[in-house]
Amino acid sequence: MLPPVKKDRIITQLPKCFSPNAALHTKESFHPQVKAACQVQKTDSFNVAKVIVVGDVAVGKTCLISRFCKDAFDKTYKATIGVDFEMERFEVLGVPFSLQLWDTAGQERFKCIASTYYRGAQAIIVVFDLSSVNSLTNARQWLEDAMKENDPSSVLLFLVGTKKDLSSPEQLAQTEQEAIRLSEEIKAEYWAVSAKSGDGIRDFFLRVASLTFEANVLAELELNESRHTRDIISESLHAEVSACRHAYGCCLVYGDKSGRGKPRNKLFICLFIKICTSTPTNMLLGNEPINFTPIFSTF
Ligand SMILES: Nc1nc2c(ncn2[C@@H]2O[C@H](COP(=O)(O)OP(=O)(O)OP(=O)(O)O)[C@@H](O)[C@H]2O)c(=O)[nH]1
Ligand SMILES: [Mg+2]
Repeated sequence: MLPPVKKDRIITQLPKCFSPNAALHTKESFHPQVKAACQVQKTDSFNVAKVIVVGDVAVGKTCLISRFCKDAFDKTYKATIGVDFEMERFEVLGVPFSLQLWDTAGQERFKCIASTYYRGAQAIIVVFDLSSVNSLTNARQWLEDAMKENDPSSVLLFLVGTKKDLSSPEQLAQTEQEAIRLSEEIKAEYWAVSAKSGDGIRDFFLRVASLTFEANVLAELELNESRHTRDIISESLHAEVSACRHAYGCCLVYGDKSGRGKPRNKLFICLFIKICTSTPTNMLLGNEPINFTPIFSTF
């Protein structure tokens, strides 16, 4: 049995963004559909999100994660070799939720190993050092590499400047201006933190957990909705097709291009409606690849 989730990992309200000029969204609370789903369905079906952390060597990726997960800070640099992994548990709107945090190596020689872990991320955290403009310039390349392995429409992006404690207010203001500009361009949410002092670290991770949870629930609801619609279409039209078969003594069967010709109910019914109503097949089947040849058959 797992111990209960730590008190400071229990999220009941949507945490605020860092800067409204560079936020994924600035809504005050969770999406109403998400709140409703969590109230009725205490399920664990949307319970884990993969998060990858990328960025230049020694920008502070490992320290960022250690400060949040272990409340520790090590001032001596130890390069990450390949990839490290932490799992952090939360409770969002009463539902258990975990972030898998993949801490990748910034050193060039490990890039090849690290990039094999990029795939299937729900969130990408691109880290740069607020006291190194170069690391901000390179952030774009890190993001491009990570995005090659992921679906841009379903991944949340965060741009995080670390080592806030090292910058003077003037230097910080200047770097932040550039970082916010880049965030707007790449559609990322911008944060500035310090692993040394702990400034902004907890707020940042609670925000990551909340936004990935919200996105997970919405995606799940959308999937359920489309499954449900397809089932209704399939069931109601099955009856219509049978009636037609009885009335006209003919029907359509489905055969694929390889000629294997197995009748398949869903395609079969959709093709039938397409012919009767001129509805495009992809409206009936969603994005399922269609590769079939209609064959008239008489009974
Ligand atoms: N002052 C200060 N130093 C920091 C901060 N975060 C990290 N450091 C220091 O920066 C150095 C690099 O930190 P790491 O977290 O190991 O860097 P990394 O990005 O994981 O590096 P790789 O694993 O090689 O890619 C260490 O010496 C840390 O102590 C911070 O917020 N403030
Ligand atoms: Mg590291």
